Amino acid sequence: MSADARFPADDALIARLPPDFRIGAATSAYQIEGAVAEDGRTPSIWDTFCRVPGAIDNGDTGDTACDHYHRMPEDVALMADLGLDTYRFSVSWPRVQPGGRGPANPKGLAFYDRLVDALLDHGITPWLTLYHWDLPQELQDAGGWPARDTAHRFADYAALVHDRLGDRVTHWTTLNEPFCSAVLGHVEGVHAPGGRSLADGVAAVHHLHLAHGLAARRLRAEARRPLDLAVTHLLGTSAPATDSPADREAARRADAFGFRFYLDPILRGGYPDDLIADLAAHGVEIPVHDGDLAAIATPIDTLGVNYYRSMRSSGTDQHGSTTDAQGRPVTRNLPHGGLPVTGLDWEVMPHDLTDLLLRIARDYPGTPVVVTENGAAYDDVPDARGRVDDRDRTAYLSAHLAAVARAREAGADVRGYLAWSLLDNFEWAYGYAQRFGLVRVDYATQTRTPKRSAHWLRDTARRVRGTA
Ligand code: IFM
Repeated sequence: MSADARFPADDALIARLPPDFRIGAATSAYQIEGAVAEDGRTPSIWDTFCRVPGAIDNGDTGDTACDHYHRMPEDVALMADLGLDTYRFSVSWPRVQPGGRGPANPKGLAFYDRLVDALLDHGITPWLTLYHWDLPQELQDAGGWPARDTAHRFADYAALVHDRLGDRVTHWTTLNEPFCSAVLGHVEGVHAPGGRSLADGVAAVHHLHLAHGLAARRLRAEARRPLDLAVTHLLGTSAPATDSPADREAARRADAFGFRFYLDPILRGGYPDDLIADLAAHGVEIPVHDGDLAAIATPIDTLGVNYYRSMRSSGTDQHGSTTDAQGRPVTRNLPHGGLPVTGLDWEVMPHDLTDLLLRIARDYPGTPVVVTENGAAYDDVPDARGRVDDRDRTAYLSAHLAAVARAREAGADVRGYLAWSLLDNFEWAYGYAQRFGLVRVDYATQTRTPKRSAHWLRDTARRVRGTA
């Protein structure tokens, strides 16, 4: 029976997932930890960006967030109650290596040491992401991701964390969603550090790729036991808005800039020719040095895919023109229309996740995939005891997990699904108003209350594992 008739999830499909299919949840450091000035942590670009008037809805900041830094043991116990087999979290670079250079901060590392031990004690696999957007501000002041040196700083930081946790952590993800760091942060100006330059954004993408590659090499060389090495990308599909040549060409450009820019260098060893030509039309070149592409293509074990929605591409502006004021082709993202939407107005398109996973299997064969994030913000309405009957989120998760199962049955090598997010948390420029959690957080009291969706995930995981 499906959880919601609007998104007919196929429970039979989910039930056929193999017992070792990974089911868990994800978070990131700045979104949940708080304690931004404790135990030697220095500011990140997000601490700075949150102080820019108007940058974040309601003037919210990550100063306290879910206070996870102080409540970690109870949060891990909650994960165990919810039957998660995997917990994906990120390490805060400015907590572990204040300023982004030099020796490790023992107190910062000790927090993640305790977290990893607590997870293992509860039988939960720690899945560690090294970078989820919180660049130390001092590195930003030295040029940030548009500067090549930041990639080398990242490899040193990765080695510091691995040196301390590599004896217990097997699953290492270098970066979360380089697209957001580079494009939302340097081209669109809506994420930290708030830049608006295509050239900076393109340089940032390349240096993030390089950071991934250098860190991957370093971890492989230093590992004392086998690692599962991954990088996570935010991906969707880009269908043309109509069958017109302008729209089809816009969809090709969107696919080059939003999809192949991220997967080709890592999985095929180079940037797509059409992307290079598109960027050249904007007077922008990818700053590749000798040897970069080989480092970037260091083999990975798992590709992390974060999926939320997809857009259509139009090659005309609101007035029907196919070129902008500088004579360059227009590429405009449009909603599909006529689909249910989440609290952020993101269209709900589970079938597209199936298509996306099958495309990866076809175009980049041989790389196992884990869906490292998928979830939805909805306007949760708690009852008097803070409980949330979030049928819409439950239906969303169920439909997307079924979409993953469908892709598996059609041949995609997908090995896990991690819901975003364990807790309601700081949703970047949207602050705390948008709630993605399986677990409600009352920010005034820091009370955690699992929602219906959390119980659904627990029951589903039990069914898949055959322990129901
Ligand atoms: O909250 C974010 C997360 O940090 C990265 N992926 C998308 C989520 C929802 O916007």
